[in-house]
Amino acid sequence: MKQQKQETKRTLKEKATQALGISEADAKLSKSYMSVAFLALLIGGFLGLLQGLERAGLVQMPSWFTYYQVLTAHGLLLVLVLTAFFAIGYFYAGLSHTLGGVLPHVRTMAWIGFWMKIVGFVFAVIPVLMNDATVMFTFYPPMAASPLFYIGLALIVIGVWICAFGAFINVATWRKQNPGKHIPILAFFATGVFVLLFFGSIGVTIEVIMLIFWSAGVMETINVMLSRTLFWSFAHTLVNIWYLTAVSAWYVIVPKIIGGKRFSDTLTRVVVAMLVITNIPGGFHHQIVDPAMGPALKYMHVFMSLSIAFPSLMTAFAMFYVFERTGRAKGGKGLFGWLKKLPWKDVRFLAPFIAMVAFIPAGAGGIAQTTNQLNQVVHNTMWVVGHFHLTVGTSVILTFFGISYWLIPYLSKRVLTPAMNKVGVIQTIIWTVGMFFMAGSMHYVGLLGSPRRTSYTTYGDHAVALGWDPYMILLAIGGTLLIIGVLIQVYAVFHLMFFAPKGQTEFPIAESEEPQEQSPLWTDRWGVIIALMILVIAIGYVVPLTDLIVNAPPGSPPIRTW
Ligand code: HEM
Ligand SMILES: [Cu+2]
Repeated sequence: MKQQKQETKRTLKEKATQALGISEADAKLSKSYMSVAFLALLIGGFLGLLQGLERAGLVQMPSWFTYYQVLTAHGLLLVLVLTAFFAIGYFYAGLSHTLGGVLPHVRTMAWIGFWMKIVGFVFAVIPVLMNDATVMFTFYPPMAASPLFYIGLALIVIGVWICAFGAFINVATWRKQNPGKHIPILAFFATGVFVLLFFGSIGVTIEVIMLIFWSAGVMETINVMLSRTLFWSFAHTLVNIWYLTAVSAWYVIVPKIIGGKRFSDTLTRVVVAMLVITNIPGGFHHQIVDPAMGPALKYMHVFMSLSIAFPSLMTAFAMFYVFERTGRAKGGKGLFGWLKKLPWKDVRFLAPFIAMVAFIPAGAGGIAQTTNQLNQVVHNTMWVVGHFHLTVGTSVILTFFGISYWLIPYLSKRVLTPAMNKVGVIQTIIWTVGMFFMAGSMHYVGLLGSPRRTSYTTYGDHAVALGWDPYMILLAIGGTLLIIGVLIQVYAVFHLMFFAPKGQTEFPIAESEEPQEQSPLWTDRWGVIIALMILVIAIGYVVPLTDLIVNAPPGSPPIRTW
């Protein structure tokens, strides 16, 4: 009886949140996360432009702020800060909307996580500015930064964990109050993302703790290969966390925006589960040319990382199914007539659509890189930089931009005006063209042998190196367009947050084609999904990690290479 009463109370509250919009407190939390994310884009974008101009030989960085410091800061700001703050702000808004509000103590946890990440970032950035942590965002030993840098990283990770546990508590509480019901789909995605964030970062936390002691002189040497392996167990997962965050909007939000229904609820849940289970042990595809691990182990990881291609293809199928169904329902005729019926002038659709299209060459390039022989050709060249500006810098970020045009007004109880929508469309086009030039020339010049992470040099006017120059100029042109895109996007976000006209904006969640209730309940068994995930991680990592520890090569003392 009591439980029933609680349940009706709960559903009333849920209905209220959905009708009246997000509570002030939850909105403030997500707006703060979004603000940090887009400030990181602003600063990180300018640093990116500086690098691009430097690589093209158009700008020479001063000795007190070198190309390598800029590169470290650009990587940290865009890969760690922007993506983490955006994903957490977005998913907490999603939890708030679909679960009837964030629980008060969970909200407190998310704030503690927020400040820990900010303090951690400040700790990490101080030595970068002082040229005491010019180790790139990958911080591979034996290059050693000041201990403060690693302490900052550790705080960031703990801040993320607190947010992850907050999300788990919120979802678990909701389930207790709604027995026999499916976790709402966006909360389901959030659960997947936070599970990956937590489990995927355990390895790198161990690495970072070792690095703190090593850089402080408490430990004399470090096991370089072990560190690299632990790093990639995390960073490879992180890549897929961004991807899963973007995919959540593709499955759940985009169908609603185009006036359609989302694809099979069961398939969506299975895709999430598959991505979570198979994700973590793929790290060696970033270490294909590393010594100290045999081809058999590398092959296993390559196999596992390619297994992610499978749910990705399912996603591609599902998305185009939804587009075609919706276009035809709106009267689109013939083989491609339905394409014309899609809302091309709506930034909330256009941006994620281009993001999806960009994922086709981006994913194909990724599969190429995973192949041993092809990897030898592009390893550590500008090709790789082109690859991740297509994947993260386009597929993921353009989806995030698309989300911002409804999420920010939803949070600030304002509306997206037609004028601002047009600004968004222009921004999307500029970003697409800019990335086409920048990532395109990065790919090509990489094939010609231009190395990544290398300050401008002509290698004594060597003919091969001089041949790279025209592409570097194209790169700089692309980068210049992108910075215009950054400025417009940041303007749009803060305008929508503080100045746009007041009004109601919907949190667009599409209905499933067949009712969600019909999906089998086993798809929500997170205990089983996590157990399978741990099993797969064990298959991928127990043998190589044991080998790297038991047969450890001589360790390395800290080295300052800059
Ligand atoms: C204004 C937009 C941007 C410009 C002009 C830009 C430009 C560049 C350039 C020139 C490099 C250096 C390549 C090298 O010398 O090795 C670079 C590296 C990188 N960029 Fe960007 N980028 C932009 C946006 C982004 C975004 C949005 C992301 C991710 C969300 C991103 C992630 C990275 C990463 C991870 C690196 C590698 C850093 C390293 O090697 O340590 N960039 N970018
Ligand atoms: Cu990877």
